[in-house]
Amino acid sequence: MKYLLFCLLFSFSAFAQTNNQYNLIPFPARFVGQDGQFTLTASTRILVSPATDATVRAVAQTFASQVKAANGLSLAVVPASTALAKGANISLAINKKLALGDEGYKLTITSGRVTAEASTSKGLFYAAQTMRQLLPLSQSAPLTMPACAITDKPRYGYRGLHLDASRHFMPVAFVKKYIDLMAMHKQNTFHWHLTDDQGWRIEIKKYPKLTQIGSKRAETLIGQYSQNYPQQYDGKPHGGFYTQAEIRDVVRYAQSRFVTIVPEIEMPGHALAALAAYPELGCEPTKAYQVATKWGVFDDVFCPSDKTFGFLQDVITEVMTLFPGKYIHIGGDECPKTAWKNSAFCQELMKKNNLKDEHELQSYFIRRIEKFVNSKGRAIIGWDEILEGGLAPNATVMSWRGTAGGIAAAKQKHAVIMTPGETCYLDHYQGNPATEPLAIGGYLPLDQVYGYEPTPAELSPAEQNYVLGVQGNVWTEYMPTSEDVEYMVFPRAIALAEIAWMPKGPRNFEDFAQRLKNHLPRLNPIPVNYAKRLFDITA
Ligand code: TNX
Repeated sequence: MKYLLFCLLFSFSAFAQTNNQYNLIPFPARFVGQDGQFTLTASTRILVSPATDATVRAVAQTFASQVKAANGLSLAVVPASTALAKGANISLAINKKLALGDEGYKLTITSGRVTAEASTSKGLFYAAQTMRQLLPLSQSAPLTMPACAITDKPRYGYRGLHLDASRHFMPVAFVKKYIDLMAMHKQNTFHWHLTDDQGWRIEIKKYPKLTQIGSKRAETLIGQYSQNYPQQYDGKPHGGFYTQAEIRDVVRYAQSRFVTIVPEIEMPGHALAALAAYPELGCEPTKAYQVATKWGVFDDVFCPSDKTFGFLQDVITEVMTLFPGKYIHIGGDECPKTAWKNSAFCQELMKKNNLKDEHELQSYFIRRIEKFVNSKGRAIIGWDEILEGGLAPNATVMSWRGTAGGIAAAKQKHAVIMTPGETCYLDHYQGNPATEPLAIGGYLPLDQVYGYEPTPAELSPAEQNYVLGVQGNVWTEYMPTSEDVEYMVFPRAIALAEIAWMPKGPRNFEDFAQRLKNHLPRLNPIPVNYAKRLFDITA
């Protein structure tokens, strides 16, 4: 029934009922449309101020290359002070007095001039993304932007999108494209899931076997197909990892798009690929651990030994040299306690530390890692299972099993990122499961994503301040290729991007759907394999 409604909405009614001629996504906080337009020509220049600021110049150059790619026009970037700068130009200027936060901007478009102002180059970058969306789609159309006055800033400081590169390796070129698409929609945090049972994907110099052994998995044998995942394996071996040079390149690229990368190193569970490489890190050091060839949750996890902590600290140390951002995601989800229950070492450790059960042992594990990460001036994020047995003092909680974990964490005065499965899991079906590609579990159509309010009403105004933002998660068990990822992620990630940016208030799905329908063809020349057939788009 829901699916039917969804189709109806897209095919016939919604677009006819509203008439939003400004197809901006996310829609700006304050927008006043005006008469007239600014026309870009071969003599239009991009003026930068201060011209001595390399980041402002870089924003202008990126914008110029995006206009060139989309519309075929070359725009020169020049210092605002040059004599050439007179006339009908586009000015990008830092204005420290603007009180719109470090991501906000003001954009004024008249027939004579375009002025973008922000207190940071990041704000100017977002002004440029808005300008891109105001330009026409077609190369042949006259290049105009409608006159308007925009004052814009995001609702949340954390606007995230996640990608699981472990279940299926995703090439560097795709990761950059993904970051580009995030930035186009003003998302600012890329959560890169780099390790899991089925593959270790990041080169660690001190532990070469992590990638020599841990990045490769054998094909799944028919006899291994499980009840829960019948016929959902492709019968092929898989592998792949990112060298440190590639990671540095991606990090630099993301910086140029004002996207921060949060790397995730999973612990204590989802660790089979690491154990296959270094069995001494498990509770049964003589066991022949294998990189998992099936999906699911596995009993073999990191043993909380000094050897394991030494290893993880070494790994995190290398990870911190590659990723300059504040956060290291340490996983923490789905850690079965069987191996710890059966381990004499673990039972002894629990006694010594007065830990009453294995949940407290998990908390001990996370706290010990947090202490190390904090000692290096960084902070941890963990999935909501890190609430078990007591939260580490400075941890940020990612609430994925619904919103309860996020609510509990905010009440304990911990920062929270909302990623509940029922509204933020882009690996769920987006249309009728009978005709859609195989997906995991739930059903999450676009309107349900768009209807999500990330700050739980159960929280007091003071507690609400702990909600940093919202993120879409993309687990790739059933997305072997980057085209599959694009199909599942777009356009639902665009709905999340708007939710994360737009001020709180009643949202109108029909208005969004209309803007989206006009916006999606912008992705065609890139190209992006978004779920076109669900959106009746022929462009
Ligand atoms: C649960 S969401 C997981 C992932 C799986 C996903 C889908 C979360 C923190 N853990 O390891 O990929 O379900 O199967």
